[in-house]
Amino acid sequence: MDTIRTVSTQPFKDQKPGTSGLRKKVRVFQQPHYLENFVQAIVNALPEQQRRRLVLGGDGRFYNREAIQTILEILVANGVGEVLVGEEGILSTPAVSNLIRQYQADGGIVLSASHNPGGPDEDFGIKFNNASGSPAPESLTERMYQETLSINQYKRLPLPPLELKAGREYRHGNTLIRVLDSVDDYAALMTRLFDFDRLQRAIRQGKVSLTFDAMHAVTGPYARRIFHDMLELPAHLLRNVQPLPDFGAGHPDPNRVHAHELWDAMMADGAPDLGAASDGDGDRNMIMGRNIFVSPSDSLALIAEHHRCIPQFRSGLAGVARSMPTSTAIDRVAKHLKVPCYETPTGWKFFGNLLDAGKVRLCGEESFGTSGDHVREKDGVWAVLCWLSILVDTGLPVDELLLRHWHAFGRSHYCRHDYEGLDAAAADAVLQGLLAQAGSLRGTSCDSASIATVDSFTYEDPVDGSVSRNQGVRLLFDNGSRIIYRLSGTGTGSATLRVYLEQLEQRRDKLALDSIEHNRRLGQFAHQVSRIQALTGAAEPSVIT
Ligand code: VG1
Ligand code: CO
Repeated sequence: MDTIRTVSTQPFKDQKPGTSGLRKKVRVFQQPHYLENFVQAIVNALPEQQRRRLVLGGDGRFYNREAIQTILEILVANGVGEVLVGEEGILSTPAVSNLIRQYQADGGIVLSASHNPGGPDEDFGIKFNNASGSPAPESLTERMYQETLSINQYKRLPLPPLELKAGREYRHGNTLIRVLDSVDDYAALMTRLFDFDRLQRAIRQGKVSLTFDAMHAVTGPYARRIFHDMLELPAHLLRNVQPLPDFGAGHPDPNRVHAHELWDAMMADGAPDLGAASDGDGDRNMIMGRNIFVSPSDSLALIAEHHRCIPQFRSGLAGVARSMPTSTAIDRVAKHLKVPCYETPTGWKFFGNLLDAGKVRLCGEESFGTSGDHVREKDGVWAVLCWLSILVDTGLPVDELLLRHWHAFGRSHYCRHDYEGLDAAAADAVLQGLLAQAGSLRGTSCDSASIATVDSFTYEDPVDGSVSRNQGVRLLFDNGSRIIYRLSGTGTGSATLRVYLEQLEQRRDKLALDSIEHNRRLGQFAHQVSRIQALTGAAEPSVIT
């Protein structure tokens, strides 16, 4: 039996977590000591009494399995009391969040680069979730980062390759390692939140149909169990449910660009009532109806509007929240429901305190993320079950639900322009330039609306008072339109500038227009006033969603 080794190491200067943990190219993580340093930094940042029980799992991408073994060896060497690990090292992000809560763990380690592609030349990531199942708040990620800057040793106990079959238990050092089925507890949670009998009956009777695309990522086994085994959806309606380390060479990003197979199926004759896709780690969702795409911001607003169709929310919503760039559609529903709507910076970690304090029960982001207070992560499969419940309960098709919503609340025509592959300093200069010319921008018009406010978004957490600055530059128009600029915090190479466009439309004949088309002029305006081309060389956005 090997003994615990103390390995000398040196800090890497680039281990600062971004929007959602540390994301780098696989080859960066494969450098000697790179992963080890970061895991030891996580442990160091945790007080002794919070090393009792941890959950560990990842989305199955390339390097997942090796990383799990390394992390187990480090956690064992550090005397963590118990590690709950998913079968074969697989757990979706919402499933990790659930397990932390269900087993009262002190936290969990999630291996994923979410919607980024996988493979030896692609992306990998690691993040820590706290005892409530929420992505670590900035105070904790900062502590971890500081640890990475001063680390000079880590502990490791070399172990034989561990077979990670559900039910297996291992005892090494002072640690118990328990392997859990990846899906069981999550599926059981879903049965407590939704009326499965009713959904199953509706599917069996042909009252509602669904096609789901797992994009060769982690939701495959979850979709098979929940939609096929439990709800009896025919297997041929489940697409790409075989998880692959490189996601079948695709981007596991559920949007109209990367989930085009689902998109085409839903735009074809005889499409099912509902089409949905999820991302690499199972926290994002894309929702479509027959011949119609539901923007994530609208999806969030409609779930709020119809929350009484969802058993989890029958007792009311208490409050809702959206990230700042997410459209204001949900604000109008919240006003109608007479519940508060909070506006947070981008990244799920900012919802954690609001959910823990019971101030909100439903949250969402424009980037295809939605979830409730059952976990502390966004949850793709859950969002699909919300929509199924709404369709079954109202008996209305998706397009009709959307039209009725827009008639009642107006429509936020919304889209996002991403400028990828930029030089980081140049991208930052775009934001600084906007703030520097704030004075002259005020009063500038695009069509009939003029800019009323130019600012940099600052968030003060209403629960713990912590302040997060520089969360995006906002151009707010006098008619409610908005242009938001911010830099992505999930990339692994060059910088990505995101430009979010929103225009509120109340005129009935303009409600059903295509949002990308409708926002074209605002997009050109956003491009010009920010001098993107002059500062970065980018002539146009690389992706529009
Ligand atoms: C993006 C999205 C953000 C989301 C984050 C993590 O961040 O914009 O809304 O929370 O990804 O999503 P950024 O910094 O690149 O804009 V995922 O599904 O990791 O877990
Ligand atoms: Co994700």
